[in-house]
Amino acid sequence: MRVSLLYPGIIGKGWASIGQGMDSGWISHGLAMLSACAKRAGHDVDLLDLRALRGWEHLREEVLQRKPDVVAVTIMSVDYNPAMQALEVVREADPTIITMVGGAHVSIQPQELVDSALVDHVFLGEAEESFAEALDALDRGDPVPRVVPGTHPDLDALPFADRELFLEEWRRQGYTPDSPEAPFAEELPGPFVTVIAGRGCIYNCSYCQPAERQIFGRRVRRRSVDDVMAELVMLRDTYGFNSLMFHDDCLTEDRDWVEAFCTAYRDAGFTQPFFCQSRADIIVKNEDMVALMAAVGLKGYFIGFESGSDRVLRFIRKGTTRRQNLEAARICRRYGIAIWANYMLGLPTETKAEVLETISMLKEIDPDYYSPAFYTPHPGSDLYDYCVERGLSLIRDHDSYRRNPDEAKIKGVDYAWLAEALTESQRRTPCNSARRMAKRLWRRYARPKRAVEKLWEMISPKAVTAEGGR
Ligand code: B12
Ligand code: SF4
Repeated sequence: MRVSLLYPGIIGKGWASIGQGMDSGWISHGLAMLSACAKRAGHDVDLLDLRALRGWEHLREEVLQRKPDVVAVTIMSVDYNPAMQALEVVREADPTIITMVGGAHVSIQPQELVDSALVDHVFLGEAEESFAEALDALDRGDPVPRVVPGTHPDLDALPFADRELFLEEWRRQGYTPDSPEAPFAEELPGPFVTVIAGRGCIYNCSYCQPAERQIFGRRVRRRSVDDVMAELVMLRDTYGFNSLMFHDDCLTEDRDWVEAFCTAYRDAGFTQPFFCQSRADIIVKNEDMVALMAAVGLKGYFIGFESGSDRVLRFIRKGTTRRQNLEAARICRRYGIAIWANYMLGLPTETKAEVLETISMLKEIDPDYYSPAFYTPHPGSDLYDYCVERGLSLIRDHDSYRRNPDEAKIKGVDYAWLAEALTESQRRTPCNSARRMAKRLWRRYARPKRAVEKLWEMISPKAVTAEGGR
């Protein structure tokens, strides 16, 4: 079968935007895995990445030129509109092309896709096995059901994500990125890659679950350390990566795995800095693990602090406390680990006083990176149901499933005030700014040779003349 996988993620940075930050600079591991499995089964696979194209007419031309048997689209809730429009273009260009959809939104709200005449097959959950089997069946002329259930494959038995699927297409469309994926933090120099070591999450945050479990199942599955190391060796040989990021929902939840990984990473001679996601409670309860990770290259944690109010943290079932949030930040600072602070404003039931608690918490945390969101109810989560049942959701269109804080999401929330709170949440105290400035200067000039050079520049008469002459 000739298969074109389609990535519709233009809601963030729009058309022709490859290389621009996370939204347009990162691969989709879902599609990269499907590609690897379909290629292993002998199918021809390429990519239509809307982020690399110039518009709908360009997509139409590509479809007509490539003449795929199958177009298979990945859909997050926020991508629904461009995904459906892309399917419309495909249908109109060539009605004989078989269309397939899968991904987070499809697994969580399949009916919306089952009801669409633009879609031939709806895939639920993880699809490495079911997708390759469906393509084989079509090749043989066998029927494929309209709704195809997923499986929870043994992750070590899967091939590595097919990054070349994206890189080849980006090059084909005239992009020449100097990093396989876009680095996003000063601690992570390019070439930069993202990796996934496992699937699923044992936690139960109400703004997220049970949607995650619906896709990945109840049990967390992690690849063996050997399998992840083999992929890292391949990535080092192929791309010479200088830094990486783990996408796992919570890599640090299994400390035995983390310890084995840290040892293997160091023993294999890797020193490349990396970021991963963690939680405040894990950091506080496992300081020795944090120290070990920092010693082998951990340079930053994404932490879902979410709120500075213990009542709100209980309401969203975060399983952490304000105290743990603050202590986790202190631990990160102790080990030189940058903090990427995820937090939400405008949660249902949240009072202005509680928003101020979040702001005061952030002043104490002084994160390296602020990642705020206006709370956005995502389908499939318990908090989404809570909002819908009480008529609280103001979301009328899939485009609004972005968490970016620029529009009203929840009835009754004072968004004008919240916008000011958002700005204030990211304002550093004079003391924190001074501390950061001192640290930056220290980093820049602390090396003895650089300090002597700087001193010489300052006192040498030639330097003074040169300065004056400018
Ligand atoms: C990395 C990541 C990102 C990255 C990269 C996204 C990307 N290019 O894939 C970035 C930072 C850009 C990102 C952004 C956002 N993300 Co995000 N992200 C993730 C994360 C942590 C990992 C994604 C991943 O690679 N998973 C592993 C792969 C293997 O799983 P998968 O993609 O689901 O694919 C499997 C199946 O779904 C299925 N499948 C997928 N596609 C298809 C297509 C076909 C045809 C078939 C047959 C099968 C199939 O088979 C795949 C293999 O098993 C997930 C959480 C998670 N654990 O998945 C959230 C997650 C996908 N993101 C989410 C959200 C909400 C967002 C944002 C909207 C947040 C925001 N800023 O507002 C944006 C939207 C980006 C956009 N399109 O503009 C939600 C989606 C919820 C939903 N209902 O759609 C998730 C589930 C997190 C959560 N629990 O809330 N994200
Ligand atoms: S928000 Fe993060 S920690 Fe909480 S359930 Fe979802 S993936 Fe797990």
